[in-house]
Amino acid sequence: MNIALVTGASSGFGRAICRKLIADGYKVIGGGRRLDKLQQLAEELGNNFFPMQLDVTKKDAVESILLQLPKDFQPIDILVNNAGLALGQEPAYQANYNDWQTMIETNIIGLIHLTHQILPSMVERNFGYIINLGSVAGTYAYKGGNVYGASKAFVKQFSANLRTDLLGKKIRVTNIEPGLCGGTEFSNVRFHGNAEKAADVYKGVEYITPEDIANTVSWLVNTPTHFNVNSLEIMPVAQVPAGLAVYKETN
Ligand code: NDP
Ligand code: 8X3
Repeated sequence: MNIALVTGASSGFGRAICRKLIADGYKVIGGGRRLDKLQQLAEELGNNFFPMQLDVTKKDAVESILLQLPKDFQPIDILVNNAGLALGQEPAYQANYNDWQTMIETNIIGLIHLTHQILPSMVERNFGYIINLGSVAGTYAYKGGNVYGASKAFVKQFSANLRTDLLGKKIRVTNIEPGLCGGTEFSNVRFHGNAEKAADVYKGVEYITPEDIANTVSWLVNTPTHFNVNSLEIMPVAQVPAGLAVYKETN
């Protein structure tokens, strides 16, 4: 395998994954909406990195951008569906509807745009690897996780269903399901730029880093091609799933 496409490459996990895959010897296409950030990364990473301005929510644009990729960045062997976001953490009855819609359009619809466009060429060549960025939020409910968690539950089940459809083909699919990870823009985006609230999430916690996730992707793509990790749940030692709650009425 030598060509990877990583969505959400302008920040966080995506940027760290691009750096690691380039260091491992892959050619990497990095996609995201902020071209300036991708161009900065291109300056750092050199000619084996191709910055691609891409909004995963725009189906027609995704199709035409992928068709216009330079010949030496085709065909795509590894697709890392990483672009995604959480918006808000209010209870469902106070949530902003546009936030819900954006999460669904990005985390679900954006992810299927890329997959639908790239998977047929992998099947034609009987070769490829799709790595999706799910979340522990797709398995464990937590307060205010509502649509974000549900979107990641889609990613989890879609990954499992892809594996099923690909039985008999040499194409691998993994859903990486991280817990609390710092050093990214995730919480700044979630809290609409409230830096103090975002910083609070990580205060006093030894969190997972983007480099931890990048090393995980690097390990996955370098495992033998007969070997498939279906899903990988990763938490910092400082986090556990302990969510059962009971409300007691007091008299
Ligand atoms: P960041 O906010 O740092 O990065 C998100 C990336 O997604 C950015 O590069 C952003 O680029 C891109 N993106 C957002 N919307 C779009 C869009 N419409 N089209 C193209 N790219 C888009 O967050 P993380 O690195 O932390 O998150 C990466 C993934 O990992 C997400 O899917 C997230 O849900 C998941 N995750 C994160 C965890 C965490 O605790 N940090 C834990 C579990 C999962 P741009 O704005 O330039 O378009
Ligand atoms: C990000 C992890 O716990 O904020 O997916 O949902 S969490």
